[in-house]
Amino acid sequence: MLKTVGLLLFSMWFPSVWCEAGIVPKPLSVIERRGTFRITPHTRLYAAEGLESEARLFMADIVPLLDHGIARSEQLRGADIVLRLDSALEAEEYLLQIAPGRMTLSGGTPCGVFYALQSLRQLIAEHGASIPALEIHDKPDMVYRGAMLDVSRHFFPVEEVKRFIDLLALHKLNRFHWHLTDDQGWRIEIRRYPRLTEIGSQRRETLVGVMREGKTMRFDHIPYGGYYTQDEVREIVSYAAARHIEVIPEIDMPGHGMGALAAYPWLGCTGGPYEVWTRWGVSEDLYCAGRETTFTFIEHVLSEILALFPSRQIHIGGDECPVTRWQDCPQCRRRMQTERLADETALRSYFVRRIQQWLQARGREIIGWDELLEGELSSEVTLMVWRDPAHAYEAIRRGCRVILSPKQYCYLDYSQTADPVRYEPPCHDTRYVPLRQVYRLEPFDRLRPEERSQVLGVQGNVWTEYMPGMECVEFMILPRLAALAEVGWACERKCYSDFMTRMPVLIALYEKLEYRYADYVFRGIE
Ligand code: TNX
Repeated sequence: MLKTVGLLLFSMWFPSVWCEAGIVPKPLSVIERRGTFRITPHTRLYAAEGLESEARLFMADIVPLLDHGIARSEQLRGADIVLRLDSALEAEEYLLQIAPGRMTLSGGTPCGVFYALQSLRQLIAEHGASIPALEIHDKPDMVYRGAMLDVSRHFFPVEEVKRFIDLLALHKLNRFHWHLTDDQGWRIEIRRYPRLTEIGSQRRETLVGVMREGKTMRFDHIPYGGYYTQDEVREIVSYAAARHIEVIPEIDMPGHGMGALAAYPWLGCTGGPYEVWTRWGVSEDLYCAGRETTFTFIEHVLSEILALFPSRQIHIGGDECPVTRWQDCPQCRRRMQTERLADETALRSYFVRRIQQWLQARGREIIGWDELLEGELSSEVTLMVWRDPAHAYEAIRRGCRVILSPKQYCYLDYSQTADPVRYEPPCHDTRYVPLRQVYRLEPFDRLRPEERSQVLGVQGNVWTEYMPGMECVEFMILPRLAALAEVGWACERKCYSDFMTRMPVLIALYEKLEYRYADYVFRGIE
């Protein structure tokens, strides 16, 4: 008797208990309440003004997880589930309140409501239609939480790109870096230069198996190609925007441009002929930095890109540029003389500076790979660090902002197990980035407090040399994308063992949505 009274008193004084709902990435706080909210066919959903798109996504993404539909309500009165905006919350911040009679999803903007919805999907995957009463308060640590998809090495049709974007949304990522051009294919329609897609998007054949130094290469003799029309690009940009994901296009220059050089050989130093590459690696042929026609071409291309992509940031590549061709090119040498450039690295800085200034005049900023640090660099440039994380400290000390995607943690094309030949499909297997390793990334490591704001965020990179289809992509990135998402969303409170106790819920959702994922780690293989 005394015990019961004690318990009663305790629960009256402490009506809420902290708990660990299986949400990934980890929310700021989860408080468990008493009771359950049951979603039934009579449940009515009301969305406040400005949240029509979120209400539609509720019907499209939540309802299929149930065995039945729910009703829409035009009025707040009588509604059981309410989507609303709350000006006291930040843009991406949300509050998900579940009480026995009412469920409220509040966000600082529609984006916050959208993230509440993503958490709700995980609760339904765990509990079905009877969800325990609780309150989740959450917001991300980092502004930039991205994933890159390389569509040059292999091409992914519109529906598959949307599936990739769906995955980003599920993990509360907010940037889709779309690697659209490379040596193995130019993948975006540019009206002014039709040969970019007629010629540049097609290759004669493709290397078979994993490329190894010194090993003879075999090819499949099957022509390969594909590109996105501008209408398709618009469709993808708006599909992503509805999910609060900004698409950042990458047009790689001055290297990784064989798709363009094959189409318009006057873009290269030697004038060609060039061929769209059929194997992987780094090409010595670059855009010629001496001829004015190169810059005119790039500006024309970028004009069409700017009309398609509203993102403030445009990625211009800048990685892996051997300078042998520029050394031998009379036009490049003349440019170096007239511009008083000491060497080819300075010539690359000149190249990038011109494009950056052109974009800046049009209200845009550039992102470039960390090789750009080798020369002079404006602090307006955001560096995407892909080699050693130490490049991030250097960039920050030179005043630049950085996005972290170092290959040792963020390359989701590298193998996931220590014995890839035994366990994995063909992949980059000289390096090993298991789930635990992705999780280990510490974005603020070795930074002074005042330098932290220069770290915009983190990104997982999906290079697709060995990923011929979306099923392969899914298998390579899941569940590692979840670890990356937690680093970006909750880096200040992450803990691997805690993450692993929450992962089963996300895995249940992957299964319901029929995503392929690598389950090695859950079978004790790493
Ligand atoms: C390096 S990261 C590359 C890509 C490759 C990738 C393979 C970067 C800027 N360049 O071209 O696809 O490694 O992991």
